[in-house]
Amino acid sequence: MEKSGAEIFVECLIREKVKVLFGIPGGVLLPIFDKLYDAPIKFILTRHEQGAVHMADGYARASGEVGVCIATSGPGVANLTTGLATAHMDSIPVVAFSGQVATHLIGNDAFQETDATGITRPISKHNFLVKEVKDLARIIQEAFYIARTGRPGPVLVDIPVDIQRASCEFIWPEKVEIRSYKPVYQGHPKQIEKAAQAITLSERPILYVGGGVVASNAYEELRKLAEKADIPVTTTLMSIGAFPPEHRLSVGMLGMHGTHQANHAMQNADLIIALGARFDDRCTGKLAAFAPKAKIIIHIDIDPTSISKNVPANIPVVGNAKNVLTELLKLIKPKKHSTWLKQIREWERKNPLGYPEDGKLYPQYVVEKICEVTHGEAIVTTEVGQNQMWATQFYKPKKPRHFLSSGGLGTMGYGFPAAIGAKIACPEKIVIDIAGDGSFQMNIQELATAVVNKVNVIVAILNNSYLGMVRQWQRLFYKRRYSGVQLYTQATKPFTCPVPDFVKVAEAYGAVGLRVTKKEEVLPTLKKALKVKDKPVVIDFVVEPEANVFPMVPAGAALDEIITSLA
Ligand SMILES: Cc1ncc(C[n+]2csc(CCOP(=O)(O)OP(=O)(O)O)c2C)c(N)n1
Ligand SMILES: [Mg+2]
Repeated sequence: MEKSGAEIFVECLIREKVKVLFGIPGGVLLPIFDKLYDAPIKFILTRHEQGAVHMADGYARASGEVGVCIATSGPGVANLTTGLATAHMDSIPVVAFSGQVATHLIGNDAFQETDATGITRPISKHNFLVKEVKDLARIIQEAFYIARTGRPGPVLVDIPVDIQRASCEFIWPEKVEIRSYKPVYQGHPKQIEKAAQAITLSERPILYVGGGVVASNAYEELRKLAEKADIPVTTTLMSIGAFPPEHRLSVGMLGMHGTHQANHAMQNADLIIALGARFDDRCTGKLAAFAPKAKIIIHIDIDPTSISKNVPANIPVVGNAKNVLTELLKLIKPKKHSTWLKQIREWERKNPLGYPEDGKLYPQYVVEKICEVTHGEAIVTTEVGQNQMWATQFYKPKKPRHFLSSGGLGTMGYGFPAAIGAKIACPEKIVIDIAGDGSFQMNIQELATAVVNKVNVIVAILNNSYLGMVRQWQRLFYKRRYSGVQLYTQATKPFTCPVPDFVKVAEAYGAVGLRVTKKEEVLPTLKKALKVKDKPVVIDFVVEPEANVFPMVPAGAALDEIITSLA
């Protein structure tokens, strides 16, 4: 039976089990939007395309399914780029559709024409320009397949308006067959054997765990391996919650704002087992001084191009974390590393995470209380900057897929739309965006989307009236010359003229706005916010303006060159 391109689009989304589509229409999407009018797919109209793509990303991270968004040609798809790059850096499965000018106009500088595939090539896992309607169904199927398999990532499909109008017979291929794309899921048995031997011989091993463990749902296998071989576990920003933060073997996050124990453990380990992690510079610090005592590095990753990219691996294993761990578990013997673990606890005891207890309202306290009232069971998203790092240090999610944060790209404005996407994916969960006053303003317009769609998320703004993380670097490394970081109007005093008044902004959008200026108001206000139904809540926590994130490994320093305070 013949179908139009627009009908094929809808049919493919149904077959891919897409329940929600985030986006904004435009001239070149009119045929598709006409078919969406009575399609069994919920369309969420966002207020900016960046909001749409982060919502799709948050939906994907929270649910483990592919998130889907759509934007018009030209400015629409250009507005998707930050979100695509965010998903790309963090390996998140997103399929983005863009409308394109008619095929005969491509290259003519037509109205709202932009080279969508050209712009998105370096920031997507793959992309397609559909040139003939007969290719559309196959391309959409391939886009979903590529997004969710192997090392996941965003895929863009650019669909010219005349393709949406043209028709052909609808053919849904039985299965996807891409000659040049065959992800390897099973690790090589010989390599796994070598890895098992290295683990058996090691005295000071550490599991360095990244987002690959989340992508492959390898939590159980990870816990079993850590417990059986008595190996401490450090998680990256991408895997917080993939190993229980309160577990006796958990050493917390490593890297620039990681815990003392995690960073010292990396620097003193004789064996590093990197699992779905990519030795990002925020994790390794100065490469030349990274893990000097490691005799062996095992690197397990589904993406062979990730292995030995930054740090050479002695035992590379290409495969997905879950399968490789399953095989590895069979070969590992039970072992105890009491001395090593005692040493790690000693590092922690000497330098635990903390903040001043002087009665003032510290951002860390707010995060601690968020964790307390939600029992670590809420899905937390973060913005970027100090808020994000305090969230990593003081929010302890009990489960994976409960800490969603822009790791690789560090995208301010990510957290709020991601929270909306997560809440739509998991309506039964409490969802809280731990935000900065700067970042929240980058996608604050999505308050309208949340209000209109009755999305009950909480935005907890750690309002320090600064672009706090940049201010912190200026405080530490530029003699406190605060340049371009003030988010208030009077240059000498924060909070004398808060811009904007977040409570009023929330109310203007039809959301609930609350303000907290004292420590004792934190818990009651959080409890009040948790009682609100069917609406977003914005809490303006007016915190200590010059609080800093410690510990800190300065950029370019070795992991054990740790600053612990201002002095
Ligand atoms: C889109 C974007 N622009 C600029 C930056 C650089 N940057 C990193 S942290 C930061 C400050 C963030 O301020 P805020 O959201 O208030 O968070 P805080 O650090 O104060 O908690 C800036 C500007 C960024 N990460 N993303
Ligand atoms: Mg701030």
